[in-house]
Amino acid sequence: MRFSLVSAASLASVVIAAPGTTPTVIARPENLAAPAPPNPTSIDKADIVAAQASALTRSPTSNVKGKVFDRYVSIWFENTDYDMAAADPNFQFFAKKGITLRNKFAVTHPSEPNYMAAVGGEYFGLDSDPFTAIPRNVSSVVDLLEERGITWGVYQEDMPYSGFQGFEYVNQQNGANDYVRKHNPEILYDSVATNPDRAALVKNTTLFFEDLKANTLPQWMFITPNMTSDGHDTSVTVAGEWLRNFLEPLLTDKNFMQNTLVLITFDENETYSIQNNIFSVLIGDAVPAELVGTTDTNYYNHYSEISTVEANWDLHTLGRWDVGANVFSMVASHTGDRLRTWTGDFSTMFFNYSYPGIFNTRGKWAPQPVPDVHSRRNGRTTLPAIKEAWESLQPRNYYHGALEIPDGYHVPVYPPLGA
Ligand SMILES: *[C@@H]1O[C@H](CO)[C@@H](O)[C@H](O)[C@H]1NC(C)=O
Ligand SMILES: *[C@@H]1O[C@H](CO)[C@@H](O)[C@H](O)[C@H]1NC(C)=O
Ligand SMILES: *[C@@H]1O[C@H](CO)[C@@H](O)[C@H](O)[C@H]1NC(C)=O
Ligand SMILES: *[C@@H]1O[C@H](CO)[C@@H](O)[C@H](O)[C@H]1NC(C)=O
Ligand SMILES: CC(=O)N[C@H]1CO[C@H](CO)[C@@H](O)[C@@H]1O
Repeated sequence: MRFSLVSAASLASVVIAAPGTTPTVIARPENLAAPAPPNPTSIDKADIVAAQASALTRSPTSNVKGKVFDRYVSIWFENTDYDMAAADPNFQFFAKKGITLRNKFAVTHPSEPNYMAAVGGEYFGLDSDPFTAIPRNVSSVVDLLEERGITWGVYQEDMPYSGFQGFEYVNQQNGANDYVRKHNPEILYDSVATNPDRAALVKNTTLFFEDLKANTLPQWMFITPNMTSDGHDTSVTVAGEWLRNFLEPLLTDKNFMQNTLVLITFDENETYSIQNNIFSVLIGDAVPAELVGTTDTNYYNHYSEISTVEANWDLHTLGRWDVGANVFSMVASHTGDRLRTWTGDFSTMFFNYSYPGIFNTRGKWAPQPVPDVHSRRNGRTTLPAIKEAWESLQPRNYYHGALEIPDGYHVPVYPPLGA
């Protein structure tokens, strides 16, 4: 397969440095420094029990009609190369009932920046899995959903209580890894973590089953199995078995399937030296019968997960990489979003390491990127609150390819779409 670039200069790009030069290192401002990771072993069991008793949990519901689906659920697995996942019998079971996305790519390595990107449209140079807190003034997809009255929830298997902000939580019986903050996309955003009403929507899978039973599941969900179940500490076989147990009963559950689109995906490919192609499947009662069992070969990445939701509910955008990302074609064919293809050589695009940014740990610091407050995509514009917060920092044609991509950095979207 060959994809490629229209031309390097027309690609959306990151303002870092001219090709071949060393990126400018700007002193890291005090207020953007990542907080030191708390020592996980210092999490006292008594504190957890006390916090469990008082943790705020909310399960608001809504029914905002979408153009193609009324509920969107993504379920994330870990570190598996495309072929390994595609060969697993349980993943195959779901692929036969849905649409296989053959050319969906992660945006970098390792895990945390991929989760961060999938909800915020940017990974801010993050190139490892530390304790990260994104400044409050940075928005994520939940800001877009809330503006339209669409409810959301994040479900994390074995998170000890709703809104838990610790670095990780181990199994109390055997000490094995259970919950990790790096796989919890919304808690990374202080705009969620520091807002108690929002943190109360970040819950564990015990509460998923309670919400399911009570028919109080939200319209947008992100589900992360624990470190055993998602394959991280185990194998794709364990991940596939977990998924089969979890999802198969839901396929016929009326409290779950309400014109629902489910994305089964992986965060990243395991092998760093090959393209970061990840196995993904779209499934659910929102998938039209004629597309069941088919393969979609369009180019997608984690930013497509935001742009597809934006297209479906006609949301505003974040003005980041979400704007240019391809909308899943089963949705784009109804919303009129144009799908683009690479026209040059795609084979050298590995997306296997991070460009500079505020969270880069390898000395490649770069200023916090300013969203494109004037972005337009098929009539969708940047969220007014984002515009208000960031407009004074324009003009910075950050996401629109005004500058060339520095050598070797793989910018994670297509050439710009235009209006
Ligand atoms: C899940 O979260 C709830 C609410 O905070 C808490 O009471 C419960 O103990 C948690 N369940 C597990 C298995 O940790
Ligand atoms: C992870 O989840 C599975 C079931 O979903 C459970 O059996 C296991 O005890 C959990 N924790 C660990 C550390 O495996
Ligand atoms: C990315 O992949 C290319 C091609 O295999 C390889 O040369 C490079 O070392 C990889 N980078 C990292 C950071 O693994
Ligand atoms: C966003 O918040 C950070 C951290 O508080 C601050 O340094 C930065 O100036 C803010 N940016 C804008 C545009 O308000
Ligand atoms: C593009 C692509 O598929 N990348 C790699 C991901 O991992 C598998 C290994 O299972 C490779 O075959 C792919 O080339």
